[in-house]
Amino acid sequence: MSLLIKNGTVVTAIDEYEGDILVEGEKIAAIGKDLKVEADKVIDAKGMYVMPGGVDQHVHFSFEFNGTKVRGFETSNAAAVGGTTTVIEFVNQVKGKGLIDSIDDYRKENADGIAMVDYSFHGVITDPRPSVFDEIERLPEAGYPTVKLFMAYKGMFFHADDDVIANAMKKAKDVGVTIMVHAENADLIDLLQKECIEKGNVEPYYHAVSRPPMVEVEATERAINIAKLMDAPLYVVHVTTKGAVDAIIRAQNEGLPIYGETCTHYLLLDKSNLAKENFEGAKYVCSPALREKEDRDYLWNSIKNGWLNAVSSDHCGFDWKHQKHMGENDFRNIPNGAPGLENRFGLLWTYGVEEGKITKQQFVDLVSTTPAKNNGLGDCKGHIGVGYDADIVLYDPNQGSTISNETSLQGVDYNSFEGMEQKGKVDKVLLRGQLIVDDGKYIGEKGQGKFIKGKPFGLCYEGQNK
Ligand code: DUC
Ligand code: ZN
Ligand code: ZN
Repeated sequence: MSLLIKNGTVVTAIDEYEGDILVEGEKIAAIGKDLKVEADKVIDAKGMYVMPGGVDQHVHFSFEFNGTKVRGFETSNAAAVGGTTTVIEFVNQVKGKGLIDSIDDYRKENADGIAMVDYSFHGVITDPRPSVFDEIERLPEAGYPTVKLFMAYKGMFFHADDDVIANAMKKAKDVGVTIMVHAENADLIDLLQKECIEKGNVEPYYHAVSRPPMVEVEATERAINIAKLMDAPLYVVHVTTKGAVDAIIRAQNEGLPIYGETCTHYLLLDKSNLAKENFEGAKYVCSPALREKEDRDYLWNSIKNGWLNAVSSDHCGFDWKHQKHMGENDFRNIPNGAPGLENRFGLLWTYGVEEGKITKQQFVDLVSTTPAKNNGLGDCKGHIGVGYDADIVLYDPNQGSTISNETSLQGVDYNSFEGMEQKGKVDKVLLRGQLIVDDGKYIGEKGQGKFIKGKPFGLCYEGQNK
């Protein structure tokens, strides 16, 4: 099966040009001006931007908090209509099981045959026995070259102490596995949370009060120091505040392979959302907490200047009515996380590109190209180039919409960005050459997504001695 996309404006992380794209089977076979080729099907992309499908490197389809779980891969068509064709999900190691078995088993049961976009995984160490560190060298072969450790969440089964991070780095650096951290000081949060509760401050807003920027800054600096000590690269997920970005900049200026991302909600929402009445604030409980306008501005500068290299959704499909309400009398019991997978691409375009904060090339880089490279997918995902997977978004800049949960496929009862305007529309999406979104509607099939093995020595290792 061949497909010709004609007359579009192709945008990649490095350029922009008028051109045609020939897709043969699952791959991009040729790119050129006025391609004179026969194809089984032709799509006229006149007036549209033709961009690589988004790669969301920070998605939770299995996160569990306080005994309740997020929606899973059955809602991954939300990614597709939102312009994202690859998601990378965090899988917790099951106690008593190895990392690889935990991800393999999770994958077979919860993703294979269900996913509607392509997928890859990060492992999360929760049971740090010596055998688990020894297993790190086998992760690349299994296709799982990234591991996340949670510095936050004291007392929860997925919390990791500093020695666990150091031991993981020691093993990871020789085999090109990227260690990622959720950087917040667990002890200080615990102390501040208890103080809030003792004073009767139980509302969602106190989630932010008990997780001030300093707890993130301290943990980020500590994680960087551990990486320095272990002579290993580090990736800091969901960076939200100036002090943490500055720590990353300082490390980079020292020549250290330290990188980080931010997320859509930290660029667009702030602490005031948590103060909404009638428990509406719970919708915005995520960790790290939402910050102030100054931090938002600094984050926009950070993605513009390349201090942070990706924008993710940190998608968590928790319902407000049932799940978030578990913390009605105590904000500590509110499941942490908010939905956003469907809106990442459109929001970054609207409030980034359309408002002149980032260029179209930077947009593609942040939303697709670099996340693919960070996770060892850079040879097949995140770029419009011959030989790459034909994951392609046709974006119509002349249309628009108002974000509403009524039309969302995220499978939860609210949208964090309800009522915000989106300029442009994800009109068509190809997943490895198959049309899965047409006129903004999902038309693909359950199970069409495929597991893509990540390769070791992702972007964090570029320029490092292998
Ligand atoms: N933070 C969230 O808000 N949700 C999922 C996990 C996390 O660290
Ligand atoms: Zn996290
Ligand atoms: Zn997360």
